[in-house]
Order: sequence, then structure tokens, then C-alpha cells
Amino acid sequence: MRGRDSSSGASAASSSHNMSVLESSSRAGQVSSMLAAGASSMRDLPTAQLPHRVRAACRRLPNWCPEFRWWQRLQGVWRPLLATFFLGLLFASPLIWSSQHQHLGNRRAGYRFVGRFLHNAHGQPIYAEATKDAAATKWRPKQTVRAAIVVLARDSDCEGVLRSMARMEQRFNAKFGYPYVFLNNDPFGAGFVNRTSAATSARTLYGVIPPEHWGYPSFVDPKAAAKARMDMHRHRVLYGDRESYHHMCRYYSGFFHLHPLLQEFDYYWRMEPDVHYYCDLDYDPFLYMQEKRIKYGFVITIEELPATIPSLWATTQAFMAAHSSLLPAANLLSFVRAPSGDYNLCHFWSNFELGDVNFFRSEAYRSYFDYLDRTGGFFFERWGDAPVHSLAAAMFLNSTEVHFFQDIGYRHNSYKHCPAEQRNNCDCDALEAVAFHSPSFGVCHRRWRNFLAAEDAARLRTEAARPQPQPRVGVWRSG
Ligand SMILES: Nc1nc2c(ncn2[C@@H]2O[C@H](COP(=O)(O)OP(=O)(O)O)[C@@H](O)[C@H]2O)c(=O)[nH]1
Ligand SMILES: [Mg+2]
Repeated sequence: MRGRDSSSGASAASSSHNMSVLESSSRAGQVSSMLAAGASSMRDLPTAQLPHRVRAACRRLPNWCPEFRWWQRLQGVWRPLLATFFLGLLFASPLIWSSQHQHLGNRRAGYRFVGRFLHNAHGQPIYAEATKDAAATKWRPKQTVRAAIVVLARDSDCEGVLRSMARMEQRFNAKFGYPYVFLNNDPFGAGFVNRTSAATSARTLYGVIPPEHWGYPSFVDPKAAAKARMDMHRHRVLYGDRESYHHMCRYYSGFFHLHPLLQEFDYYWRMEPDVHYYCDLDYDPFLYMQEKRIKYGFVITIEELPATIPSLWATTQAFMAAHSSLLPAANLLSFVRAPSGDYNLCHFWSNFELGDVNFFRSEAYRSYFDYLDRTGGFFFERWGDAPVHSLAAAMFLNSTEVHFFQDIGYRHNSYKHCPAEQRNNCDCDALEAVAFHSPSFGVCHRRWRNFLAAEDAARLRTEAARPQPQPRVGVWRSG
């Protein structure tokens, strides 16, 4: 059976072979007659006229046929050139992929290796080794600046914090992987910890505020503070009646930078629940601040409600008189001082802040805060951390140390900054920024611009008045 089968199989194979030989010899005849009839080369032949092997390939991969014919048409160096290009693309694809998906980190371990060769806009490698601490499961970009995103919140703020985090990650932090530090006067619940840590691939740290940084100091009588809150309620002082709000403002004014969890950091970005970030941020603002020695960054500056700070300016003036040696000659006082000598109420809105933690740890700042605190103004009035930070910046910093991050689109409640220039994929209407900077809202932004312009003009005047160096003329001495 097997012999007969195999012989019949062999004869079938040989007959099909003979047929294909016949077919190909007749096809060869046709091809040569086509060529004789005027086709300049085989590449000009229609598919049906292609040689046997080519047609066989076309039958197997019918969609390839046109491409194949196109490939056949290539002459000279084009074939090796294109082949090299496609092979290069094949090998580069992991690199291209991982540069687009850096935030996936070690979930794509295969790409970690190629990631080591990627560098950010400042020339630093983007990837680093996985950390071995509690966040070992999380993998993060190399930290070139010791910086963190700082969030003061309660468990009840969780939903709002998650919304802010989603925007922060989308616009900035997925690329840079800075850790989050969450602070609370009560321990965070497991729900808050689990949900916020799942919202980022960066490290997340959770800290309880020491009671001595949140409660009443020994020199403030809580009963007197309660009475002051009732007065503020009667006079409709915004948030004046909320006891926890007073503690919050005092904490951000005097203590957040002393929290043990912040000791490993030099810079912070303050984030609040339910804020919006409208534009992509492709550079690292912390690195920018470090390189330019910027100590404080803002996006919105507005006027404070006078009823919240009746005696803050007088107390600040008294401090300046008592500690004049702490004030540098170049400062920002003319930005906050009205022509009358009063406080013009302009302050940097501190729900958005990019700052140098060491500025708040400095002797000058600490003594200013202690001076204010001793008066009890955080409890008997409703001093906000925003005017306190701003007045400190005005006294102790110069114009190169405070930066308006005009390219960061931001909204907190009803106030919004939408960049008019340097719009990087912004999801907000630039015209609204114009509305925001209109006379009714933008008075402090205008004052800031005018302040910088006046400084520039003064610098130019000083430079023009400086005696110009005389051209050096060679003196020839004889003998
Ligand atoms: N842990 C804690 N955080 C608070 C408390 N009060 C306010 N915060 C936080 O402090 C920040 C400012 O508070 P918020 O109510 O947004 O004040 P507003 O921005 O001035 O309206 C936010 O990050 C809040 O989550 C509090 O009693 N405990
Ligand atoms: Mg808020």
C-alpha cells in the first residue's frame, strides 16, 4: 500500500513539477514576447505577467503584491537605504514608546533599560533605580530636586483631593513623579490613604500634625478666641467664625515647613482639593526655581479682605522697625505699600504656591512669624497665611526671587488664571484671563507688572549714570 501510494504520490509530484516547468517555460516565453513587444523591464509588467515565484508569493500574500512591486521598482541605493530606515524604526520603537509612557514606570520593566538613556529638557536622566523603601512597589523618575507636592487635608476632602491629583498628574506629575506629602491634624483613614496612593505612581507620604502646631498656644486664651470668633461672625468676616480655619491659617503660616516629613525636601508645591491645572507643564518648575534661585512662585495675586486683617500691617511695621537688620536693601515692599504708606492689600494667593521650604525655615521668616503669633492675631482676627507669606516675601525677598508662573493655568473656586501667552495645550479660554486681569480683578497683577517695570527703569538709569570705562590707550615711554 505504502509503496503504491508513495509511487503514485511521486508520480503526481513529478507530473505537477512537469506541469509547472511547462507552465513556467510557456510563461517565460510570454514574458520574453512581452519584453520584445516594448515593456522596458520586468518591473513594468502587470501582476498577471509576473514570473511564477512572484505570482506564488502574491497568491499567498495578496495584499503585499502592490508593495512588492513597488519594492522591486526601487533601484540603486534606495533599497538598502529604506531597509536600514525600517530596521532602525523597529529597534527605536521601544525608546519612542517609553518616552511617551514614562509614567507607567516599572510596570513595563522591559522598557526600563532603554529609559535610562532618556534625558529630560535639562539633560538629567529621567529614570532611576526603584527605591527600596515603603514605596518599593512604585517606581519613580530620578529626583533631581528635593521637592514634594504638599496637601493639607482631612478625610472628608478625599474626593476633592483626588480630582486635584488627577489634574496634577495629567498636566505635570506623571512625567516628573514628585512625591506627595499629605498632612492632617487627625490621622488619615485607610480609605484616604488607599485612594490617594492609587491615584499616582509617585511616592505618597502621610503625616499627622503635632498638636503643638495646631492647638492654642499658651499665650492665647481659647475662651477669648471663641468670643472673637462670635464677633467676627457678627461682622461677617469670611471664615472668621470657623475655629479650624484659624488653626489652618496659623499652621500654614508658621509650621508646615517644620513637619518631619518635609525635612527631606527643599521645595514644595502646595495643592488644595478641587483645584484645576489647565495647561501642560513640560519643564520642571522646581528645577527652574533651583537654577534661578527663586524662593517663591505664584499665579494669582489679589487684594485681601480688609476685615480679616485689621492690625496685620501695623504689626508688620512694628516688626520691621524692631528688626530692620533682617531686611535686605532690595526688597518688594513697594509692591505691597500704597502711596499713603498703608498696606495696599495685594497678596499672592497661597492656595497655589511653589516655594523654597528653606525660606520659611530661615531666621528672618521664623522671627517674623513668632512676632505675629505672640499678638494672637491668628485667633483674635482672621489672619490668612496668604498675606503673611506675601508680606514676608515683600520684606525678605527681591524681585528675582519671586516669580509669576504665568504659563501655569490654574483655578481655585471662582478665581482663575488662564495664560494669554505660552499656552501649552491649555484647556481654558485666554480671553477669560484677560477678563481676570481686567481693572476690577487684576489690580494686583497690574501693580506687580508696574513694580517690575519701575525696577527695570531704575536699573537702566543707574547703569546709564555709571561712568563708562575709558578706552585704554597705549602709552609709549622712551628711554
Ligand atoms: N487637616 C485639615 N485640613 C484643613 C482644615 N481646614 C482646611 N484644611 C485644608 O486647608 C486648605 C485650605 O482650606 P480651604 O477650606 O480650601 O480654604 P480656602 O481655600 O481659603 O477656601 C485645604 O487644603 C483644606 O483641605 C482642617 O481643619 N484640617
Ligand atoms: Mg481651598
